[in-house]
Amino acid sequence: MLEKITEKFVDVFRGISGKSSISEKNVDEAVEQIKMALLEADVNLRVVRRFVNSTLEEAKGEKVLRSVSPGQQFVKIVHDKMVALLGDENQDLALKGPDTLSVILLLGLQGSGKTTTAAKLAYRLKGKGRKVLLAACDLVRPAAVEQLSVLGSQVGVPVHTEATKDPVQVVNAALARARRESFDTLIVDTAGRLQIDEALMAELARVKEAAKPLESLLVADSMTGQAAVDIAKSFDEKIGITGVILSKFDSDTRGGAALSLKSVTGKAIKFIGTSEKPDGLEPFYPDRIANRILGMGDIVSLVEKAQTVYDQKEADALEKKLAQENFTLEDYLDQLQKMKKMGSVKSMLDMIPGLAGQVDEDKIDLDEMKYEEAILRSMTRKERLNHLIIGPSRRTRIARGSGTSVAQVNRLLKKFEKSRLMMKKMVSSKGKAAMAKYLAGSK
Ligand SMILES: Nc1nc2c(ncn2[C@@H]2O[C@H](COP(=O)(O)OP(=O)(O)OP(=O)(O)O)[C@@H](O)[C@H]2O)c(=O)[nH]1
Ligand SMILES: [Mg+2]
Repeated sequence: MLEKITEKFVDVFRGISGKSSISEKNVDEAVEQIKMALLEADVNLRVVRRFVNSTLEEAKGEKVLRSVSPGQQFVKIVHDKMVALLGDENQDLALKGPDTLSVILLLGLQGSGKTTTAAKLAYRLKGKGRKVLLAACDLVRPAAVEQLSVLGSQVGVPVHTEATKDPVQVVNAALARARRESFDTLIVDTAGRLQIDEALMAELARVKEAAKPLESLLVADSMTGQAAVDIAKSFDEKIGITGVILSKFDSDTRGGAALSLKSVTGKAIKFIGTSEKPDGLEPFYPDRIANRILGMGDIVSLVEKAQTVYDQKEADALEKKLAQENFTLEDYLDQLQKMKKMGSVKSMLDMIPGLAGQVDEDKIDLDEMKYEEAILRSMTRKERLNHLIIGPSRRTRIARGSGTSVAQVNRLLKKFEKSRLMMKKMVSSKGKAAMAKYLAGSK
Protein backbone atom coordinates (compact mmCIF):
# COMPACT_ATOMS: atom_id res chain seq x y z
CA MET A 1 0.00 0.00 0.00
CA LEU A 2 1.14 3.51 -0.83
CA GLU A 3 4.37 2.25 -2.41
CA LYS A 4 4.26 4.58 -5.38
CA ILE A 5 3.79 7.82 -3.54
CA THR A 6 6.21 6.83 -0.80
CA GLU A 7 8.94 6.21 -3.33
CA LYS A 8 8.53 9.76 -4.63
CA PHE A 9 8.61 11.38 -1.23
CA VAL A 10 11.62 9.38 -0.12
CA ASP A 11 13.41 10.71 -3.20
CA VAL A 12 12.48 14.31 -2.48
CA PHE A 13 13.54 14.06 1.14
CA ARG A 14 16.74 12.25 0.33
CA GLY A 15 17.64 15.17 -1.89
CA ILE A 16 16.94 17.90 0.62
CA SER A 17 17.39 16.53 4.11
CA GLY A 18 21.14 15.96 3.87
CA LYS A 19 21.93 19.54 3.00
CA SER A 20 23.51 21.70 5.67
CA SER A 21 22.04 24.81 4.12
CA ILE A 22 19.21 25.19 1.64
CA SER A 23 18.28 28.00 -0.67
CA GLU A 24 14.91 29.22 -1.88
CA LYS A 25 15.70 27.47 -5.12
CA ASN A 26 16.14 24.13 -3.30
CA VAL A 27 12.78 24.63 -1.66
CA ASP A 28 11.15 25.48 -4.98
CA GLU A 29 12.55 22.36 -6.57
CA ALA A 30 11.55 20.09 -3.73
CA VAL A 31 8.04 21.52 -3.64
CA GLU A 32 7.72 21.11 -7.40
CA GLN A 33 8.62 17.44 -7.00
CA ILE A 34 6.07 17.11 -4.22
CA LYS A 35 3.45 18.66 -6.45
CA MET A 36 4.16 16.10 -9.15
CA ALA A 37 4.05 13.29 -6.62
CA LEU A 38 0.65 14.41 -5.35
CA LEU A 39 -0.76 14.81 -8.85
CA GLU A 40 0.48 11.39 -9.83
CA ALA A 41 -1.15 10.00 -6.71
CA ASP A 42 -4.45 11.34 -8.08
CA VAL A 43 -4.91 13.93 -5.38
CA ASN A 44 -7.54 16.56 -6.07
CA LEU A 45 -6.03 19.54 -7.91
CA ARG A 46 -7.33 22.17 -5.52
CA VAL A 47 -5.97 20.20 -2.60
CA VAL A 48 -2.58 19.99 -4.29
CA ARG A 49 -2.48 23.74 -4.92
CA ARG A 50 -3.32 24.55 -1.35
CA PHE A 51 -0.77 22.08 -0.06
CA VAL A 52 1.95 23.42 -2.31
CA ASN A 53 1.30 27.09 -1.59
CA SER A 54 1.19 26.74 2.14
CA THR A 55 4.29 24.55 2.15
CA LEU A 56 6.20 27.07 0.06
CA GLU A 57 5.17 29.93 2.27
CA GLU A 58 6.23 28.24 5.46
CA ALA A 59 9.37 26.61 4.14
CA LYS A 60 10.75 29.86 2.79
CA GLY A 61 10.47 31.56 6.14
CA GLU A 62 13.65 32.80 7.81
CA LYS A 63 13.23 30.26 10.57
CA VAL A 64 13.64 27.39 8.18
CA LEU A 65 16.27 28.64 5.80
CA ARG A 66 18.48 29.97 8.57
CA SER A 67 18.02 27.06 10.93
CA VAL A 68 20.70 24.55 11.84
CA SER A 69 18.93 21.67 10.13
CA PRO A 70 16.85 23.22 7.35
CA GLY A 71 16.31 19.91 5.59
CA GLN A 72 14.71 18.35 8.63
CA GLN A 73 12.61 21.45 9.23
CA PHE A 74 11.36 21.14 5.70
CA VAL A 75 10.46 17.50 6.18
CA LYS A 76 8.61 18.40 9.36
CA ILE A 77 6.56 21.07 7.60
CA VAL A 78 5.54 18.64 4.88
CA HIS A 79 4.75 16.00 7.48
CA ASP A 80 2.53 18.30 9.55
CA LYS A 81 0.66 19.48 6.49
CA MET A 82 0.10 15.94 5.38
CA VAL A 83 -1.29 14.95 8.78
CA ALA A 84 -3.67 17.92 8.58
CA LEU A 85 -4.70 16.88 5.09
CA LEU A 86 -5.50 13.39 6.27
CA GLY A 87 -7.71 14.69 9.05
CA ASP A 88 -5.44 15.40 12.05
CA GLU A 89 -6.75 12.79 14.44
CA ASN A 90 -8.35 9.40 14.39
CA GLN A 91 -12.13 9.67 14.53
CA ASP A 92 -13.66 6.78 16.38
CA LEU A 93 -17.19 5.53 15.87
CA ALA A 94 -19.81 7.50 17.76
CA LEU A 95 -21.64 4.67 19.45
CA LYS A 96 -23.77 4.60 22.57
CA GLY A 97 -23.15 2.39 25.58
CA PRO A 98 -24.48 -1.16 25.87
CA ASP A 99 -27.91 -0.11 27.18
CA THR A 100 -28.90 1.64 23.99
CA LEU A 101 -29.05 0.16 20.52
CA SER A 102 -26.57 1.82 18.17
CA VAL A 103 -27.21 1.45 14.46
CA ILE A 104 -24.50 1.63 11.81
CA LEU A 105 -25.58 1.97 8.21
CA LEU A 106 -23.14 1.03 5.45
CA LEU A 107 -23.56 2.65 2.06
CA GLY A 108 -21.64 2.59 -1.20
CA LEU A 109 -21.44 1.73 -4.85
CA GLN A 110 -21.49 -1.80 -6.18
CA GLY A 111 -18.44 -3.83 -5.28
CA SER A 112 -17.00 -1.15 -3.03
CA GLY A 113 -16.75 -3.62 -0.17
CA LYS A 114 -19.89 -2.98 1.91
CA THR A 115 -20.74 -6.55 2.71
CA THR A 116 -17.17 -7.53 3.53
CA THR A 117 -16.80 -4.40 5.65
CA ALA A 118 -20.06 -5.16 7.48
CA ALA A 119 -18.59 -8.47 8.59
CA LYS A 120 -15.23 -6.91 9.48
CA LEU A 121 -16.88 -4.22 11.53
CA ALA A 122 -19.09 -6.78 13.26
CA TYR A 123 -16.00 -8.83 14.07
CA ARG A 124 -14.16 -5.80 15.39
CA LEU A 125 -17.00 -4.57 17.58
CA LYS A 126 -17.69 -8.06 18.85
CA GLY A 127 -14.04 -8.21 19.86
CA LYS A 128 -14.60 -5.06 21.86
CA GLY A 129 -17.34 -6.79 23.80
CA ARG A 130 -20.34 -5.44 21.92
CA LYS A 131 -23.34 -7.60 21.09
CA VAL A 132 -23.73 -7.23 17.37
CA LEU A 133 -26.49 -8.11 14.91
CA LEU A 134 -26.12 -7.79 11.14
CA ALA A 135 -29.06 -6.93 8.88
CA ALA A 136 -29.06 -8.11 5.27
CA CYS A 137 -30.74 -5.27 3.39
CA ASP A 138 -29.26 -5.84 -0.05
CA LEU A 139 -32.26 -7.46 -1.69
CA VAL A 140 -31.19 -6.49 -5.19
CA ARG A 141 -28.15 -8.56 -5.97
CA PRO A 142 -28.86 -12.29 -6.05
CA ALA A 143 -26.95 -14.12 -3.33
CA ALA A 144 -26.17 -10.91 -1.42
CA VAL A 145 -28.11 -12.15 1.61
CA GLU A 146 -26.37 -15.50 1.38
CA GLN A 147 -22.96 -13.77 1.20
CA LEU A 148 -23.60 -11.83 4.39
CA SER A 149 -24.95 -14.93 6.13
CA VAL A 150 -21.78 -16.84 5.31
CA LEU A 151 -19.55 -13.98 6.46
CA GLY A 152 -21.64 -13.55 9.61
CA SER A 153 -21.22 -17.17 10.57
CA GLN A 154 -17.49 -16.92 9.90
CA VAL A 155 -17.14 -14.15 12.43
CA GLY A 156 -19.74 -15.57 14.79
CA VAL A 157 -22.26 -12.75 14.46
CA PRO A 158 -25.95 -13.48 13.73
CA VAL A 159 -27.43 -12.11 10.52
CA HIS A 160 -31.04 -11.03 10.31
CA THR A 161 -32.76 -11.88 7.03
CA GLU A 162 -36.37 -11.56 5.85
CA ALA A 163 -38.12 -13.04 2.84
CA THR A 164 -39.14 -9.74 1.28
CA LYS A 165 -38.10 -7.35 -1.47
CA ASP A 166 -38.37 -4.26 0.72
CA PRO A 167 -35.21 -3.38 2.66
CA VAL A 168 -37.19 -1.16 5.03
CA GLN A 169 -39.09 -4.22 6.22
CA VAL A 170 -35.80 -5.95 6.96
CA VAL A 171 -34.56 -2.93 8.90
CA ASN A 172 -37.72 -2.74 10.98
CA ALA A 173 -37.70 -6.45 11.73
CA ALA A 174 -33.98 -6.35 12.60
CA LEU A 175 -34.51 -3.37 14.89
CA ALA A 176 -37.33 -5.16 16.68
CA ARG A 177 -35.23 -8.30 17.07
CA ALA A 178 -32.20 -6.33 18.25
CA ARG A 179 -34.30 -4.73 21.02
CA ARG A 180 -36.03 -7.96 21.93
CA GLU A 181 -32.77 -9.91 22.17
CA SER A 182 -30.78 -7.02 23.72
CA PHE A 183 -28.24 -6.47 21.01
CA ASP A 184 -26.41 -3.18 21.44
CA THR A 185 -25.22 -2.77 17.85
CA LEU A 186 -27.00 -3.27 14.55
CA ILE A 187 -24.97 -3.11 11.34
CA VAL A 188 -27.01 -2.68 8.18
CA ASP A 189 -25.61 -3.86 4.84
CA THR A 190 -27.30 -2.22 1.86
CA ALA A 191 -27.48 -2.67 -1.90
CA GLY A 192 -25.04 -0.99 -4.25
CA ARG A 193 -25.39 0.26 -7.80
CA LEU A 194 -22.91 0.70 -10.59
CA GLN A 195 -23.50 4.42 -10.49
CA ILE A 196 -25.25 6.86 -8.27
CA ASP A 197 -28.84 6.85 -9.49
CA GLU A 198 -32.08 8.22 -8.18
CA ALA A 199 -33.57 4.81 -7.45
CA LEU A 200 -30.62 3.85 -5.24
CA MET A 201 -30.64 7.16 -3.41
CA ALA A 202 -34.37 6.97 -2.81
CA GLU A 203 -34.08 3.44 -1.45
CA LEU A 204 -31.17 4.34 0.79
CA ALA A 205 -32.95 7.42 2.09
CA ARG A 206 -35.90 5.24 3.13
CA VAL A 207 -33.60 2.70 4.77
CA LYS A 208 -31.83 5.45 6.64
CA GLU A 209 -35.09 7.00 7.75
CA ALA A 210 -36.17 3.66 9.21
CA ALA A 211 -32.82 2.69 10.70
CA LYS A 212 -32.06 6.07 12.35
CA PRO A 213 -28.35 5.27 12.37
CA LEU A 214 -25.81 6.91 14.64
CA GLU A 215 -23.25 6.28 11.94
CA SER A 216 -23.89 6.31 8.20
CA LEU A 217 -20.59 5.20 6.75
CA LEU A 218 -19.72 5.32 3.11
CA VAL A 219 -17.62 2.37 2.02
CA ALA A 220 -15.46 3.68 -0.82
CA ASP A 221 -12.93 1.78 -2.90
CA SER A 222 -9.65 3.60 -2.36
CA MET A 223 -8.26 2.27 -5.63
CA THR A 224 -10.65 4.54 -7.52
CA GLY A 225 -8.69 7.58 -6.34
CA GLN A 226 -10.48 10.87 -6.85
CA ALA A 227 -13.65 9.11 -7.98
CA ALA A 228 -14.03 7.90 -4.41
CA VAL A 229 -14.01 11.51 -3.28
CA ASP A 230 -16.72 12.52 -5.76
CA ILE A 231 -18.82 9.58 -4.68
CA ALA A 232 -18.47 10.55 -1.04
CA LYS A 233 -19.56 14.07 -1.87
CA SER A 234 -22.71 12.91 -3.67
CA PHE A 235 -23.66 10.44 -0.98
CA ASP A 236 -23.22 13.11 1.62
CA GLU A 237 -25.33 15.62 -0.27
CA LYS A 238 -28.09 13.15 -1.03
CA ILE A 239 -28.20 10.89 2.03
CA GLY A 240 -25.86 12.40 4.59
CA ILE A 241 -22.87 10.45 5.81
CA THR A 242 -20.97 10.62 9.08
CA GLY A 243 -17.69 9.23 7.81
CA VAL A 244 -15.90 7.07 5.29
CA ILE A 245 -14.33 3.64 5.30
CA LEU A 246 -11.68 3.35 2.59
CA SER A 247 -11.70 -0.25 1.46
CA LYS A 248 -8.94 -2.05 -0.44
CA PHE A 249 -6.30 0.22 1.02
CA ASP A 250 -3.95 -2.74 0.79
CA SER A 251 -4.06 -2.47 -2.99
CA ASP A 252 -3.90 1.32 -3.13
CA THR A 253 -0.38 2.29 -4.10
CA ARG A 254 -1.16 5.92 -4.83
CA GLY A 255 -3.12 7.26 -1.88
CA GLY A 256 -5.08 9.92 -3.76
CA ALA A 257 -8.44 9.15 -2.18
CA ALA A 258 -7.04 9.18 1.34
CA LEU A 259 -5.28 12.48 0.71
CA SER A 260 -8.21 14.31 -0.83
CA LEU A 261 -11.21 13.02 1.06
CA LYS A 262 -11.16 15.04 4.24
CA SER A 263 -10.41 18.39 2.75
CA VAL A 264 -12.85 18.03 -0.15
CA THR A 265 -15.79 16.48 1.70
CA GLY A 266 -15.13 17.49 5.31
CA LYS A 267 -15.84 13.88 6.30
CA ALA A 268 -13.34 11.87 8.28
CA ILE A 269 -11.93 8.57 7.15
CA LYS A 270 -12.69 6.32 10.10
CA PHE A 271 -11.27 3.00 8.95
CA ILE A 272 -9.26 1.46 6.18
CA GLY A 273 -9.75 -2.01 4.73
CA THR A 274 -6.43 -3.80 4.59
CA SER A 275 -7.34 -7.28 3.37
CA GLU A 276 -10.31 -9.38 2.39
CA LYS A 277 -10.26 -11.19 5.72
CA PRO A 278 -12.46 -10.43 8.73
CA ASP A 279 -9.56 -8.83 10.61
CA GLY A 280 -8.59 -6.64 7.68
CA LEU A 281 -10.00 -3.42 9.06
CA GLU A 282 -7.88 -0.83 10.86
CA PRO A 283 -8.71 2.51 12.42
CA PHE A 284 -7.42 5.33 10.25
CA TYR A 285 -4.64 7.26 12.00
CA PRO A 286 -3.67 10.36 9.99
CA ASP A 287 -0.23 10.71 11.55
CA ARG A 288 0.67 7.11 10.94
CA ILE A 289 -0.51 7.20 7.34
CA ALA A 290 1.40 10.44 6.81
CA ASN A 291 4.50 8.75 8.17
CA ARG A 292 3.99 5.86 5.84
CA ILE A 293 3.41 8.07 2.81
CA LEU A 294 6.50 10.08 3.61
CA GLY A 295 8.58 6.97 4.13
CA MET A 296 9.06 7.64 7.81
CA GLY A 297 7.81 4.29 8.93
CA ASP A 298 5.18 3.49 11.44
CA ILE A 299 6.54 1.93 14.53
CA VAL A 300 3.29 2.14 16.48
CA SER A 301 1.23 0.27 13.90
CA LEU A 302 3.89 -2.37 13.80
CA VAL A 303 3.81 -2.82 17.54
CA GLU A 304 0.04 -3.09 17.45
CA LYS A 305 0.16 -5.58 14.64
CA ALA A 306 2.70 -7.58 16.56
CA GLN A 307 0.48 -7.44 19.60
CA THR A 308 -2.50 -8.91 17.82
CA VAL A 309 -0.50 -11.98 16.92
CA TYR A 310 1.28 -12.28 20.21
CA ASP A 311 -1.15 -12.49 23.00
CA GLN A 312 -0.18 -10.54 26.05
CA LYS A 313 0.79 -13.58 28.08
CA GLU A 314 3.16 -14.81 25.44
CA ALA A 315 4.63 -11.37 25.11
CA ASP A 316 5.24 -11.15 28.83
CA ALA A 317 6.82 -14.58 28.89
CA LEU A 318 9.03 -13.62 25.98
CA GLU A 319 10.09 -10.43 27.67
CA LYS A 320 11.04 -12.32 30.76
CA LYS A 321 13.04 -14.80 28.73
CA LEU A 322 14.84 -12.01 26.95
CA ALA A 323 15.65 -10.27 30.15
CA GLN A 324 17.00 -13.44 31.71
CA GLU A 325 18.95 -14.45 28.64
CA ASN A 326 16.80 -17.53 28.30
CA PHE A 327 15.89 -16.74 24.75
CA THR A 328 16.79 -19.80 22.69
CA LEU A 329 16.84 -20.85 19.07
CA GLU A 330 13.64 -22.70 19.86
CA ASP A 331 12.01 -19.33 20.60
CA TYR A 332 13.65 -17.90 17.50
CA LEU A 333 11.95 -20.54 15.37
CA ASP A 334 8.67 -19.72 17.05
CA GLN A 335 9.15 -16.02 16.22
CA LEU A 336 9.89 -16.83 12.60
CA GLN A 337 6.60 -18.64 12.34
CA LYS A 338 4.74 -15.75 13.94
CA MET A 339 6.34 -13.37 11.51
CA LYS A 340 5.04 -15.41 8.66
CA LYS A 341 1.60 -15.01 10.14
CA MET A 342 1.96 -11.27 10.31
CA GLY A 343 2.28 -10.91 6.60
CA SER A 344 5.11 -10.13 4.32
CA VAL A 345 8.37 -9.00 5.80
CA LYS A 346 8.42 -6.08 3.44
CA SER A 347 5.14 -4.70 4.67
CA MET A 348 6.50 -4.90 8.19
CA LEU A 349 9.81 -3.35 7.30
CA ASP A 350 8.03 -0.51 5.56
CA MET A 351 6.71 0.46 8.94
CA ILE A 352 10.13 0.89 10.47
CA PRO A 353 11.43 4.45 10.46
CA GLY A 354 14.38 4.80 8.15
CA LEU A 355 13.66 1.62 6.24
CA ALA A 356 10.43 2.58 4.53
CA GLY A 357 10.73 2.73 0.79
CA GLN A 358 14.22 1.27 0.90
CA VAL A 359 13.35 -2.37 0.92
CA ASP A 360 12.61 -3.45 -2.63
CA GLU A 361 13.46 -7.07 -2.76
CA ASP A 362 11.00 -8.61 -0.40
CA LYS A 363 11.67 -11.89 -2.14
CA ILE A 364 15.17 -12.04 -0.75
CA ASP A 365 13.94 -11.50 2.78
CA LEU A 366 11.39 -14.23 2.40
CA ASP A 367 14.02 -16.59 1.03
CA GLU A 368 16.22 -15.81 3.98
CA MET A 369 13.38 -16.62 6.31
CA LYS A 370 12.84 -19.90 4.54
CA TYR A 371 16.50 -20.83 4.90
CA GLU A 372 16.55 -19.84 8.51
CA GLU A 373 13.53 -21.97 9.18
CA ALA A 374 15.09 -24.94 7.37
CA ILE A 375 18.30 -24.55 9.38
CA LEU A 376 16.43 -24.31 12.66
CA ARG A 377 14.37 -27.35 11.81
CA SER A 378 17.48 -29.38 11.05
CA MET A 379 18.71 -28.83 14.57
CA THR A 380 17.69 -31.12 17.36
CA ARG A 381 15.55 -29.67 20.10
CA LYS A 382 18.49 -29.97 22.43
CA GLU A 383 20.56 -27.85 20.10
CA ARG A 384 17.86 -25.25 19.80
CA LEU A 385 17.57 -25.02 23.54
CA ASN A 386 21.32 -24.53 23.95
CA HIS A 387 23.05 -23.12 20.91
CA LEU A 388 26.43 -23.26 22.63
CA ILE A 389 26.69 -26.99 22.00
CA ILE A 390 26.55 -26.49 18.22
CA GLY A 391 30.18 -27.09 17.29
CA PRO A 392 31.75 -27.55 13.82
CA SER A 393 30.57 -31.10 13.19
CA ARG A 394 27.03 -30.29 14.24
CA ARG A 395 27.12 -27.27 11.95
CA THR A 396 28.12 -29.45 9.01
CA ARG A 397 25.32 -31.87 9.76
CA ILE A 398 22.76 -29.07 10.10
CA ALA A 399 23.87 -27.48 6.82
CA ARG A 400 23.55 -30.79 5.03
CA GLY A 401 20.19 -31.53 6.59
CA SER A 402 18.75 -28.17 5.64
CA GLY A 403 20.22 -27.95 2.16
CA THR A 404 22.24 -24.89 3.11
CA SER A 405 25.93 -24.21 3.64
CA VAL A 406 27.98 -24.09 6.82
CA ALA A 407 28.46 -20.39 6.13
CA GLN A 408 24.69 -19.89 6.24
CA VAL A 409 24.43 -21.81 9.49
CA ASN A 410 27.23 -19.70 10.95
CA ARG A 411 25.51 -16.54 9.81
CA LEU A 412 22.26 -17.49 11.45
CA LEU A 413 24.01 -18.32 14.73
CA LYS A 414 25.90 -15.06 14.68
CA LYS A 415 22.75 -13.11 13.96
CA PHE A 416 20.98 -14.92 16.76
CA GLU A 417 23.72 -14.03 19.24
CA LYS A 418 23.71 -10.45 18.16
CA SER A 419 19.98 -9.93 18.29
CA ARG A 420 19.83 -11.70 21.60
CA LEU A 421 22.24 -9.22 23.04
CA MET A 422 20.46 -6.28 21.49
CA MET A 423 17.08 -7.48 22.62
CA LYS A 424 18.21 -7.94 26.13
CA LYS A 425 19.28 -4.33 26.28
CA MET A 426 16.08 -3.05 24.78
CA VAL A 427 13.67 -5.18 26.68
CA SER A 428 15.01 -4.10 29.97
CA SER A 429 14.56 -0.49 29.01
CA LYS A 430 11.61 -0.26 26.73
CA GLY A 431 9.36 -3.31 26.64
CA LYS A 432 6.98 -3.10 23.75
CA ALA A 433 9.02 -0.96 21.41
CA ALA A 434 11.77 -3.48 21.79
CA MET A 435 9.52 -6.15 20.43
CA ALA A 436 9.03 -4.14 17.29
CA LYS A 437 12.71 -3.44 16.90
CA TYR A 438 13.51 -7.05 17.47
CA LEU A 439 11.13 -8.07 14.73
CA ALA A 440 12.78 -5.60 12.42
CA GLY A 441 16.22 -6.81 13.38
CA SER A 442 15.42 -10.40 12.64
CA LYS A 443 14.49 -9.94 9.00
N1 LIG B 1 -7.97 -6.65 -0.85
C1 LIG B 1 -9.13 -6.22 -0.35
N2 LIG B 1 -10.27 -6.67 -0.89
C2 LIG B 1 -11.43 -6.23 -0.39
C3 LIG B 1 -11.47 -5.30 0.68
N3 LIG B 1 -12.77 -5.05 0.96
C4 LIG B 1 -13.49 -5.78 0.09
N4 LIG B 1 -12.71 -6.50 -0.74
C5 LIG B 1 -13.12 -7.39 -1.83
O1 LIG B 1 -13.89 -6.65 -2.76
C6 LIG B 1 -14.90 -7.46 -3.34
C7 LIG B 1 -16.26 -6.80 -3.20
O2 LIG B 1 -16.61 -6.78 -1.83
P1 LIG B 1 -18.12 -6.81 -1.31
O3 LIG B 1 -18.04 -6.69 0.18
O4 LIG B 1 -18.88 -7.95 -1.85
O5 LIG B 1 -18.63 -5.46 -1.92
P2 LIG B 1 -20.10 -4.84 -1.87
O6 LIG B 1 -19.97 -3.39 -1.80
O7 LIG B 1 -20.89 -5.49 -0.80
O8 LIG B 1 -20.63 -5.26 -3.31
P3 LIG B 1 -22.18 -5.29 -3.80
O9 LIG B 1 -22.96 -5.94 -2.71
O10 LIG B 1 -22.13 -6.10 -5.06
O11 LIG B 1 -22.57 -3.90 -4.05
C8 LIG B 1 -14.81 -8.79 -2.65
O12 LIG B 1 -14.08 -9.67 -3.46
C9 LIG B 1 -14.03 -8.48 -1.37
O13 LIG B 1 -13.33 -9.60 -0.90
C10 LIG B 1 -10.23 -4.83 1.24
O14 LIG B 1 -10.16 -4.00 2.16
N5 LIG B 1 -9.10 -5.32 0.69
MG1 LIG C 1 -22.72 -6.36 -0.85
